Amino acid sequence: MVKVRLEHNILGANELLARKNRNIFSTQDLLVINLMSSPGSGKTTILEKTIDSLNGKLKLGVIEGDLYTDQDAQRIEKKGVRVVQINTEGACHLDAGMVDKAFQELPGDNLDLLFIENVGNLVCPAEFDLGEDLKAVVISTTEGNDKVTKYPLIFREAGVIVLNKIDLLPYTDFSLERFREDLAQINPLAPVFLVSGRTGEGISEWNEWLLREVSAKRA
Ligand SMILES: Nc1nc2c(ncn2[C@@H]2O[C@H](COP(=O)(O)OP(=O)(O)OP(=O)(O)O)[C@@H](O)[C@H]2O)c(=O)[nH]1
Ligand SMILES: [Mg+2]
Repeated sequence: MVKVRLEHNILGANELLARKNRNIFSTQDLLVINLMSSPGSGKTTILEKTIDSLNGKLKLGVIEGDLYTDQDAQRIEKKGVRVVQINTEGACHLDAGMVDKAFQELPGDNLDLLFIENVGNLVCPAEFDLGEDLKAVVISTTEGNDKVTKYPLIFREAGVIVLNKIDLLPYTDFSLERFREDLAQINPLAPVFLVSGRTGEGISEWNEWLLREVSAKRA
C-alpha cells in the first residue's frame, strides 16, 4: 500500500515539473525530443551523425542522461554542440526535475532543437514525461525481433521510431516484415526510419523529418 502511494506521489510531482518544462519549451518555440532505447542501440551515434548534418542549419542542444559517466557528453561536445550531462547515480531513467535543472545549465538560449538522451533502458524511461514534444525510440537490428511486443509501452508512446544498424541486417535474423507487422499492431501511426549510424544510410531522411518537425513547432 505504502509503495503504491509513493509511486503515485512521485509520478504526480513529475507531472507538475513536466508541465513546467513543456511551458518553457513552448515559450521558446523549442522542439524537444526524448531519445530512448536499450543500452547500445546507437542513440549517441545517431546524435553525432545528426549533428554533423544539422549543426549549420539549426541551433542544437543536447542533455545527456547516464548512470555515472560523462562519456556520451564528451562525444557530443567534440561536435561543437551545447551539452549538459545528468548523472542519475544508478536511477534507470531521467525525470522532469532532472531535465528542469539541466536545462537551466544549458549555455545560451534560442535553441531550435533539444535532444535528451535518456538512460539506456526500454522500461522505466517510458513511464516518465519529461515535458518533451516527442519520444523517439531507437531499436537496432541486433536486438532481435521480439522487442516491440515484449516492451509495448515504450513503442506505443513513441512519436517516431528509428531502426538502427541496418548495415548489420544481413548478419542477423531480424525480419523487417515482422518488425512492421508488430508496429502495425502497437503503434501504426509513428513514422519509422531505417538508418545506419555506421554508414550514414537513412540519416538524411531522418534529418529532413526533424527539420519539418522544427518548422511545425515554430508554426
Ligand atoms: N554496425 C553498426 N554499429 C553501430 C551503429 N550505430 C552504433 N553502432 C555501434 O554500437 C555501439 C553503441 O553505440 P552508442 O551510440 O554508444 O549507443 P547508445 O545507445 O548511445 O548506448 P548507451 O548510451 O550506452 O545506451 C558503438 O560501438 C557504436 O559504434 C550502426 O548503425 N551500425
Ligand atoms: Mg549513448
